Amino acid sequence: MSTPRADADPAELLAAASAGDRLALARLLSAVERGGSRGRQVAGMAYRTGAVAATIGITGAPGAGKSTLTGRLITEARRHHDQVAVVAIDPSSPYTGGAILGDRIRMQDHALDEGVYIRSLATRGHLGGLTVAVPEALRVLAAVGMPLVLVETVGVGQVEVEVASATDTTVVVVNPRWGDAVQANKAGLLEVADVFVINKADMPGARETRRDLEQMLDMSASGDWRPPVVETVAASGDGVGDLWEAILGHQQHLVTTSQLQQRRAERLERELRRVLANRIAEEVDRICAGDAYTALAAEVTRHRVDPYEAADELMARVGDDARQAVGPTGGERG
Ligand SMILES: Nc1nc2c(ncn2[C@@H]2O[C@H](COP(=O)(O)OP(=O)(O)OP(=O)(O)O)[C@@H](O)[C@H]2O)c(=O)[nH]1
Ligand SMILES: [Mg+2]
Repeated sequence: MSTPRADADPAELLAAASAGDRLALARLLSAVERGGSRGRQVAGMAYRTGAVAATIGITGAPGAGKSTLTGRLITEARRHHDQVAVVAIDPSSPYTGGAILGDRIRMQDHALDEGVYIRSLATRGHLGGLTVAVPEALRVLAAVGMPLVLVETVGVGQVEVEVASATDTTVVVVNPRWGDAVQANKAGLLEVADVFVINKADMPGARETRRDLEQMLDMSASGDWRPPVVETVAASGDGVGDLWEAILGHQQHLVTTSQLQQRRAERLERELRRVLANRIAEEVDRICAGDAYTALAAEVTRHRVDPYEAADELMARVGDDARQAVGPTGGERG
């Protein structure tokens, strides 16, 4: 059977992808990556299946060894699951574009394993920031039957912290470099970490880095889970078994304390807020492109109207387009 076309009924693509057609899966993921109405259609379909995959985020500074570690974790994961997917967030800015092929190359060990699916996901430019269609992509992967998804992201900005919080378990990778643990803390990664990894433990300074991390963990308000600190040498595979155990330990903890459902519910609620915030930002842009805005802005610069009054007046226009589209009676069928 041939792969349904990229613009085929999403249900057809989903059926093909669920039967193992990787091209169909790639087409579904490209749709959610691009967004727009097609992306929404695909994401909505995946959402309605209700399928959820176990998810592990791997984040940390550039070059910390995330991809090498992810490659090792794939091997561990494949001992337990017949399939595993990896999503690598492309850290390139939407302005320059371009895919980071290095990540895929480092995971080449698994290129011949049909149970492994690796895909990079581009950030897309958005009003007031970047967004990544990670939650949607994770749901598509779950919908086609992936039991486990690893998400690699570079942990340096707000988007990345957001990505990290889109997974059940977040692994933060640091190196035995002076101040590396402190940098991770500054980037907001301490709060999102469920497991810490000191990778490149073959380099000097691992003991000091562990001490820094433990001290910061001592000071941070602790819940009922204290992130374990694991040392690895991803290059050789040393310690990767311990890391896998630490990850499983955290996932088990989430289940036994009923936090897994709670976390997932909170995540959806945050997502709803984000979607709403984006919609409102788009609305602000629409209003600011209009004549009423231009006229009022001129009045403001002449000190005839103050910015608050002007904003009040413009606020009255929120949703104007939508109201006009459905007509004065407010019902689509009028
Ligand atoms: N000495 C040593 N080098 C390592 C280790 N793990 C990874 N490396 C090397 O560190 C470099 C970066 O590794 P990657 O796995 O690409 O790191 P990354 O965090 O994915 O990098 P970006 O995706 O570019 O942010 C490579 O040259 C690896 O070979 C380790 O345990 N010890
Ligand atoms: Mg990488």
